[in-house]
Amino acid sequence: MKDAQESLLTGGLTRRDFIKSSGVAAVGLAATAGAVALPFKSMAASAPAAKDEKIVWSACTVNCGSRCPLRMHVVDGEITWVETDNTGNDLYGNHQVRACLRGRSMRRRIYNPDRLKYPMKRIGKRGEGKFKRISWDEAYDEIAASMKRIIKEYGNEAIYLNYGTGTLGGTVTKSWPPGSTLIARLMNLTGGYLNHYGDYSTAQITVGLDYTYGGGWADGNSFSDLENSKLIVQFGNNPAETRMSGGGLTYYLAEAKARSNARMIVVDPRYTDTAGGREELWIPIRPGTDTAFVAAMAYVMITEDLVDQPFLDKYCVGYDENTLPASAPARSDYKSYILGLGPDGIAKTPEWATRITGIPVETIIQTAREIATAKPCAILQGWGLQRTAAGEIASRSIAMLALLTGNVGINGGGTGARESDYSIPFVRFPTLTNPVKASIPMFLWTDAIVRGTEMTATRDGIRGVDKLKAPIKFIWNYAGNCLINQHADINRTHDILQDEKACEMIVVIDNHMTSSAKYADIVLPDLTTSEQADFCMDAFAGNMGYFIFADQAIAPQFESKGIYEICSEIAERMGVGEAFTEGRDQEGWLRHLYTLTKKQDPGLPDFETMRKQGIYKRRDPDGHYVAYKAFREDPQGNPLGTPSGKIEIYSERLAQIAATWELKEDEVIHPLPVYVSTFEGWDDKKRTIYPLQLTGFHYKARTHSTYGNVDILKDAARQELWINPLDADERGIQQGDLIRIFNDRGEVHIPAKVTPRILPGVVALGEGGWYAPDGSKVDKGGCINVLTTQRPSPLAKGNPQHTNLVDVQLVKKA
Ligand SMILES: Nc1nc2c(c(=O)[nH]1)N[C@H]1C(S)=C(S)[C@@H](COP(=O)(O)OP(=O)(O)OC[C@H]3O[C@@H](n4cnc5c(=O)[nH]c(N)nc54)[C@H](O)[C@@H]3O)O[C@H]1N2
Ligand SMILES: Nc1nc2c(c(=O)[nH]1)N[C@H]1C(S)=C(S)[C@@H](COP(=O)(O)OP(=O)(O)OC[C@H]3O[C@@H](n4cnc5c(=O)[nH]c(N)nc54)[C@H](O)[C@@H]3O)O[C@H]1N2
Ligand code: SF4
Ligand SMILES: [Mo]
Repeated sequence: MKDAQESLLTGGLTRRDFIKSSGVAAVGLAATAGAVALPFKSMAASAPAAKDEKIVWSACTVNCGSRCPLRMHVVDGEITWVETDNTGNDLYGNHQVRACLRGRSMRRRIYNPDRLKYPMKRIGKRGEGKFKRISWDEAYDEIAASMKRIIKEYGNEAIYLNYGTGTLGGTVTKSWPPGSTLIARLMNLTGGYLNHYGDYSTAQITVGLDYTYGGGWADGNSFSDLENSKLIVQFGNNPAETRMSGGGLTYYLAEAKARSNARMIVVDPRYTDTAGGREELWIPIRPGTDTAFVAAMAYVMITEDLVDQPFLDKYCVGYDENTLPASAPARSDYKSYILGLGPDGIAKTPEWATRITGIPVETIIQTAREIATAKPCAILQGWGLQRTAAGEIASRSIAMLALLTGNVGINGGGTGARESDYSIPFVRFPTLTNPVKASIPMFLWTDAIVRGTEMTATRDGIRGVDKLKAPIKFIWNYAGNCLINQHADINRTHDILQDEKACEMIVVIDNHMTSSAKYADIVLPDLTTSEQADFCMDAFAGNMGYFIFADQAIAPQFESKGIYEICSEIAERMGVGEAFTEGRDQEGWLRHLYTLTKKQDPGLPDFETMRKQGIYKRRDPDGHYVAYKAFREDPQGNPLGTPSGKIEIYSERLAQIAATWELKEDEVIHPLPVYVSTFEGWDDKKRTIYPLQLTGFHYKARTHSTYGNVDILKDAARQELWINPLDADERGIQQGDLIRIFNDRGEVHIPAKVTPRILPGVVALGEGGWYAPDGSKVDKGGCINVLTTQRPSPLAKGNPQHTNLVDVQLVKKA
């Protein structure tokens, strides 16, 4: 282990060695093989600066999971082209953090015709996009006056900071989580705001796996540790598209897999780019049925005596009756559930699961045997299968495979959660404490507008208080498109936002006229990252943590102003100007925060050096990260954060919630990860009307909706509906034909991508397409949220945006 790790750190093996020694790597890296032959110095070489050209370090700070340095070539105050990291070399572990095509097209986002140019006030109806230009002073005055009035009439609980991740990689500009933004600092100085918990990314898994492993967020091993694995199993995980940076996690996966030569199984309704020829086996699965697949594999492992019984006895609660807590009824353990000895009396055989999942019996049996016998085996899940109607249970069920096979806490194994990575601790902007304690599930903000005061803890998951005192009356929407584009059921949200007496004030701060900005009462043009200085970080960076000094490359375009100035001006009008700025300007804060960071980490370069060198990288000094290693070594000495201190397969806390919460008839909260039917699932009666399961995915063309207005990216990776040839034939649809996708909630018109890369009966659409209604509520932009439901998942009250039923028809032949 140590040797392998050392080779990562010292580059004991060159990439070239790999290409020679591994057939898999040779295929995967063929495109770069020519470059590898060059000496490392010239790998890093880039075009020299032209005359009168300066090169400034900047960054791409969007929420794609990565964060990449960009080196801006500036001539006469204009960015003429964009390069990326040129530091380090081509050795795995000391590699360059290379931007993807999105970051490299940053110019087209900065100089985009959609750019907001000056503050504006709405004159049409919300959503119409009719605005008049106003001055900054008018904008500030109006916002401050509205805030004062609403706080006076309804209290601070009526002020809401909507989710927005457009620039979460920044420090001053950080847009997520809302509590870490400058807007939060402003609000906390003026009485506070309504909190939310959870996020669109991981609402269900955060809650679900906490009941299994405790301690809040459940960790996985680092991707680099896959070099110790024999088998890698990916459930709903597509790092090739969702951690795309050349310095990011998909690169670690490829390199580590090349070292271990581990087999890889990809379980996904789609044949993803992560599979893309690098997998040994693709198992297409019906969306929302992973729990049944896992249950049947558990049946095979139990009946063939392949489970790791000593591990289950020592570290887990509720695998069998021996470790069930005293409060649990007889036969309520997982083994009894699987064997059909529990209350439902159904054995979870491969024959039972094949009907549900669509996976052949033989594949279920073989996969179970392979997972149980490949030691160690890394079970990984992305966040796709948890963004579903029973995502909490699904996420817990994937962890079962890691538990049954005793792979937790060891090198090459894992927990069934997503991978972990390493980051360099950095002191963040102090945003102070929110005096308001009430918190809503982030997905239910539209409900908090229309029925806020009716929402309760046991029905709607309200935390901090039993009931809300006021509905939402004022929304801050900073660097987010979740007012419309990224939130579910757009037509419903539209109707709610239309009522100006419900939510009375909406302030949007963005770079572009997005669909959300069209719903603003006041819209403020923000600076882009290239127009100001900031530290950027929070990347999913594998074992190499880094941060970037993103300097100001060009002057602010048009009348745009930065978030620091905007909040300072409003703070001034709220009477807390001095408390907000503490006498510093933006650069003053950057220096201050960096001084504090350097105090706790004296080895860092000084501020001016950072400004020049742009990026600072550091490899994880502890090497591979192995989640729950200390617990595995000494479970008594290092108990987990669960009530029992052990891994809870049976959760008493969940049993308690199941007994006390108000649930709808078809909603299940269960102490075990049991398979459940859900609304709009494969067996919903509604399938007679809407026969196709529509699942979403995060798409390489964009980061959510950001970069969605860049023409060349739109051409390179088109917005199309994935549909299997069998389903297409039945409907007379061929490649490229214009189709309509529809259900009770809305209708979208886009071209079809007819492909065997998707399971029959399932269609898939990349999330984040720009909503473009045609006046009669038909969207021509391919925005999936016209079709998604606002109905939350039962436990997390999270967004099931991958669970939808639709039908598809031909509109026009290509
Ligand atoms: N159906 C469906 N919906 C989904 C998802 C899904 O899988 N399916 N995924 C969900 C997930 S996981 C997430 S995280 C959310 C993401 O939803 P959002 O956080 O809304 O992400 P974006 O769509 O990228 O919107 C970011 C906004 O920030 C703006 N922006 C970018 N840079 C800056 C800047 O420097 N300053 C300012 N002021 N604005 C800037 C962009 O123009 C854009 O309008 O979407 C969720 N929605
Ligand atoms: N290029 C790009 N990268 C991104 C983003 C982006 O918008 N663009 N967004 C970033 C953000 S904020 C987030 S949260 C992450 C999201 O990361 P994820 O949530 O992991 O990404 P998804 O593409 O939604 O889902 C992963 C896979 O799950 C599959 N899937 C869907 N339903 C099921 C199911 O029921 N079972 C199984 N087994 N598989 C299923 C999908 O087909 C998809 O291939 O990505 C990040 N990276
Ligand atoms: S979109 Fe993500 S991977 Fe691409 S350049 Fe930006 S931060 Fe890097
Ligand atoms: Mo996300």
